[in-house]
Order: sequence, then structure tokens, then C-alpha cells
Amino acid sequence: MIRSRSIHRVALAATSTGLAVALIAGCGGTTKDSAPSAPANAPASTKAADPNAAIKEGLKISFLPKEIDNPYENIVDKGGISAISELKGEGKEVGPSDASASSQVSYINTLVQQKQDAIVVAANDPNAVAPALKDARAKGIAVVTYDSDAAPDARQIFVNQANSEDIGRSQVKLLSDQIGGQGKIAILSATPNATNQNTWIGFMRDELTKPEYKGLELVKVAYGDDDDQKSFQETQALLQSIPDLKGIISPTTVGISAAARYLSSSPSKGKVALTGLGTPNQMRQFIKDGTVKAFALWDPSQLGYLAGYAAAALASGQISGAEGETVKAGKLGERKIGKDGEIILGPPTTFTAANIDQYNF
Ligand code: RAM
Repeated sequence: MIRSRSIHRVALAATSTGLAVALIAGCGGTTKDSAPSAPANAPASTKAADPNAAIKEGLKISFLPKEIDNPYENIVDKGGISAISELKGEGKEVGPSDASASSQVSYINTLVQQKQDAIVVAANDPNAVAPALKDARAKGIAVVTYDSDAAPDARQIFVNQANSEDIGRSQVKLLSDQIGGQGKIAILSATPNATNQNTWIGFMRDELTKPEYKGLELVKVAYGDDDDQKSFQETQALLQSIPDLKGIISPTTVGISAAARYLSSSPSKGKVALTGLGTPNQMRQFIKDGTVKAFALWDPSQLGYLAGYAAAALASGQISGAEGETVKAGKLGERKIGKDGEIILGPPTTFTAANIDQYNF
């Protein structure tokens, strides 16, 4: 089912999750009728960038999250739309109701038909979206991935929330510290094809080969598909099938909040440790009731904001996505484009009972 949140001149609207999400912003700018004029089959990144080029007004920039009803992704996109608003463009969020591999292809095709200036996408699968993204680029549309990357030759820039290796390795340490480095552990991930979770899990597996973690045994990777109910049920299944399980890492905001909800009313509360990546607002009650001791995340709004600025700079010819270029990102300052077109937002924060009340997202 195609779902769109594009409503002109409406700043806020209620979503089915109850969150208020900014939809179209900055409609005061002129509206472009056509995409930037790159020749067909000439990817925008082959054109020389002009660092002094002004950001064009009225850019049409769409944010395509993994799924539209994920509260985390809504915060990210709200941040992205606010960036486009600052730049006097038109930002919107559209996306599928599930995070399955091919769910985003029809959205990309529609955005191409709508002649968007840039598409910002969190890929549910690095390869399933690649042909549609390449088609967009051939038509002169700037393509940025954020949160979860696509195949690098299908996009110009990947805005990564933090260093992927640091995320993966630090998650293992967070759990190990809580269980004294001993026992069986499991991972509750998002979908089996998610680029970001799979990259992090790769680094977790590598980290577990280090001598300091020899007492930990990763016995299962389960997939909750970034679906609340499935994540809840997979948590139950993990606890039932592995009675001596000592800890769970859930590197997804959907997974960790569902797992915490299950654990909080189960006899395993306080006995099976849970950590991962979660939003402070979704996890606060589980920190307060002792179900969870520590978890991590970056500021989702800043991730979208940075991706919005990068997309606008690409669509304006200010950058091409080449290593060494600088992205000017409003209130976030500047970020350099690294190897393979990657920009990093910054290090994540670890949340505990001591600091969680300082955060509201
Ligand atoms: C979920 C999604 C998203 C991931 C966060 C941490 O919301 O899987 O891609 O970055 O968790």
C-alpha cells in the first residue's frame, strides 16, 4: 500500500503512532517543475561541484524511511524536513508500512515520476533498491542514503549516524559489562536484510572473538523485522528456548523497546540483561523499573537534519559526494565527506538512570 504524508502548508499532522510529524516545510520558496538537468545516464557525481554554489530555493526533497510507522524514523525525518524548511525547499516523508526488502521500490519510482530533486532513503536491503536508485540518478535526481545504506554505486552519499564499527563493538562491551563477561547471549535484530543492523552485527561477531569476551557465547540471532509484535514474540521465544540466556543485544529501537516490554513483566526481569539501541523516550520506563541498565543511541533528529543538508547541497551542485568535500549543515556545523561517500554524524550517547532524564526524544 502506498502511503504518503505530503500535505501542503500543514506543518504538523498526527501519525498512526500518535507522533506529530512535520510534513511539507518551507513552501514559501519557488517550486521547481523539473529535476536538475544532468544528461541521461550521467550520474550527478561525475559533474564538477562548485563549493560556492548557492543552495537552490524550492528544492523538492523526499525522505523515504525503512517504514512509515517506526517512531524512530519519524523523528529522523522530522529533523530532515526541518533542514529543508531552513533551506526554503519542500520536504516530505513517504514510505511503506513494513520494512521488507522490496517495499521501497515503488516509492522510489513514484518519486522519480514526481521529479523530486533529491531522494533520501534508509534502505531496507542494499541491493533491492539499487536499480530504482540508479534510475533516479540517471535522471539527474540526487540520491542520499541515511541510517541504512544501499549499494554504494547506487547513491552519492551515505549519512551514517555514527562509526559502524564503534557501534557494533561498543554494544558487546555494554552487555558484557552487565553480565560479568560470562554466559549465553542472543541478538534481537531488525529485518534479515537491513544493511545497518547486519554491518553492526558483523562487528559484534568480530568483537566476540577477542580474548576478553571468551566467556560470552552468541547462541542465536533472531529477527523481529522492526515489527513491535514480532519483536515481542521473538523475545519470548528466545527466553523460552534458551533457559540459561544471560543477555540480549537489540540494535534496533523497535526491537529493544518490545523486548524490554516483554522482560519487564516476566520472571526474567533483572536476570536477563538487555541492551541495544533505543530512544530515551521509549526506554525511560524500563530504565526506571530496572528492566534495562544501559543502552545507546545518537540524536535521530540530527541524523535527518544532516541528511537533508547533504541532499540539498548535492541537488544544488555544491558538492558531488567526492571524498574530502565539505557539507555545510546549518546548526550542526560542517562535516567532511569520507571514503565511499560516507558522512558521520558523531558518536552515540549511552543512556542510564543517571542521565536519561536529560533527553527528550
Ligand atoms: C530502528 C531501525 C533503524 C535503526 C534504529 C537504531 O528504528 O532499524 O534503522 O537505525 O532502530
